Amino acid sequence: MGYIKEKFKVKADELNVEVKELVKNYGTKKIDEGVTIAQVYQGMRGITGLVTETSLLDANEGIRFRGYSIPELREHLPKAPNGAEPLPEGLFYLMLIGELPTEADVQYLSSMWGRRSHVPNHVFDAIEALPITAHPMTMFTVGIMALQTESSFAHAYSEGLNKKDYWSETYEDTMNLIARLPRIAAYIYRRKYKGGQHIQPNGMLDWAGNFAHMLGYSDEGFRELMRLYMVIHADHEGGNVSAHTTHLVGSALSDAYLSLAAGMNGLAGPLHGLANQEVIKWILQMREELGGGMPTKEQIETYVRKTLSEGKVVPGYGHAVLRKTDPRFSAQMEFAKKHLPNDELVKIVWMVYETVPPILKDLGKVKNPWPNVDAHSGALLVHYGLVEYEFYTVLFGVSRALGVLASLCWDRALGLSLERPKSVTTEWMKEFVEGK
Ligand code: FCX
Repeated sequence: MGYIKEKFKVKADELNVEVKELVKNYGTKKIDEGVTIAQVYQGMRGITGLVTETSLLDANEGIRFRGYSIPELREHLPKAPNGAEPLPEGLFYLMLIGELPTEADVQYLSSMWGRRSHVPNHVFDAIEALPITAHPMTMFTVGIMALQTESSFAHAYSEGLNKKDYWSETYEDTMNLIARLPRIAAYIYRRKYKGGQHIQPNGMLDWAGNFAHMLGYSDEGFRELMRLYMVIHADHEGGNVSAHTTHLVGSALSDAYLSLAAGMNGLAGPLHGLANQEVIKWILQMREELGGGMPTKEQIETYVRKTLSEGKVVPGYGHAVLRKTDPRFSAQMEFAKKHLPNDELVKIVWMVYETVPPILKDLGKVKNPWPNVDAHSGALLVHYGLVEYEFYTVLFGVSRALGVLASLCWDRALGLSLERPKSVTTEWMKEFVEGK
C-alpha cells in the first residue's frame, strides 16, 4: 500500500470514530429549523442535508478547501519549477488527507498518476463510434463509461468484497481515473478539432502540464493557466449538481466510473458547467452583432437587456449559494492582469463585469448579480489559442473529478448510507397545508 493510501486510512479511521460518537451523542439534535414548502419546490436551497469533507462554501467569502481560501492555496500549495500557480496534485492531497502537502507528496502523486495513465484502446474505440459532431461532453462521459471495465471496485465487489474494504478499491479507482482523464479529454480535443493527430504524454511533466501538452499547447503560460484552472474548478462543496450527483449515484455503491460519469452529465447542463462555453459564445455573438472590435458600455448594456428580454439568462452571472463576486472569478482576473492585461476579449469580460451586476440587481429577483467562475475562463483560453469553446466544459470536468472523487473516497471510508430522501406529491402538500 502506498504511503498516501496508508495516511488516508489513518485519517479515515480517526474520523470514523468521531462521526460515530457525534451520531451517538447528538444524533437527534436538529441542525435546521425545518424545511419550508418553497424549499421543496425550489431546488432544496438552503437545506443542510449532506456531509462533504473536502470543501465548504461561504455565501459571502466563497469556497474554502479544508479551510484554505483560493488566495491561500495560491500561496501555500507547491508550484511547478519556475511556476507561480498551485499544482492540482497538491489540492487533491489537501482534499483527500486534510493537510497541506509537501513538495514530495505532490511529486509522489504526479508520478503515480503518470504510471497509471494508460487508457485501453476500447475507450478510444467507443469515442470513435460517436459522430465527430457529438458534443465533447458526450464523448467525455462515453469515454468514462467505457473505462468502467477497469473498475477495481466493481470487479472486487462481484467477487464478494468485504464492506470494510470498499474504501480501498474506491481509492484505487479514484487514482486510476484521475490519472487517465487528461488523456481521454485530450484525445477528444485532438479528434474533434485537430484532425485526429494525437500527442503522446510527456512523463516529465506534472499532471496539468502534461494535459496542456497533450492538448497541443506548449506555451508555459498556458500550462500555468491549466494548473490554476484545474485547482479552482475542482470542488465547490457537496450540493452543486456535479458533486451531488456523483455522491448520490455513488451511494448505491455504483463504482467511481459510474458515479463520475453521472456527475459529468450534470456538469454538462447550461445552468452548471456548460455555462463556461455559453459565456464566450454570448460575448463573441455580441461582438459579431456590433461588427467586431471593442463594444462601448452602452452597447453591452443594450445587449444584456436584449438577452433578458428574450427570456434567457446572462451566462456566467448568478449563483445558487454565493452572494458576492466568486473568488474563482477574481483569481482568473488576477491571472489575466499579470499575464494578458491588454487582451481585447479579457477587457470585454471586465467591462461586462462593470455592466451586468447593476442590471441584474434592478430586476429585483436575482439573488446574486455577481459573476461566477464561468464568466472569465473562456477569455483566458481563447487568448492561448484554445478557441473551441464547446470543449471548455470537458476541462471543467477533468478538474471537478479531483474534488468529487476525493469525496467519494470519504463516502466509502465513512460508510455513508444510500441516499434516499422522502418525496411527496402536490396533492399531499395541499392536504398538508389544509391541516388534513
Ligand atoms: N441572468 C438572468 N436571470 C437570472 C440570472 C442570470 N444570470 N441568475 C438568476 N436569474 C433569475 C433566475 O432565472 C430566476 O428567475 P425566475 O424566477 O424567473 O425563474 C431568478 O433570477 C431567481 O434565481 P436565483 O435564486 O437568483 O438563482 P438560482 O439559485 O435559481 O440559480 C443559477 C442559480 C446559477 C442557475 C442562475 O444564477 C443562472 O441561471 N445563472 C446563469 C448560468 C450560469 O452562469 N451558471 C453557472 C453557475 C456556476 F458557477 C456553475 O455551476 O458553474
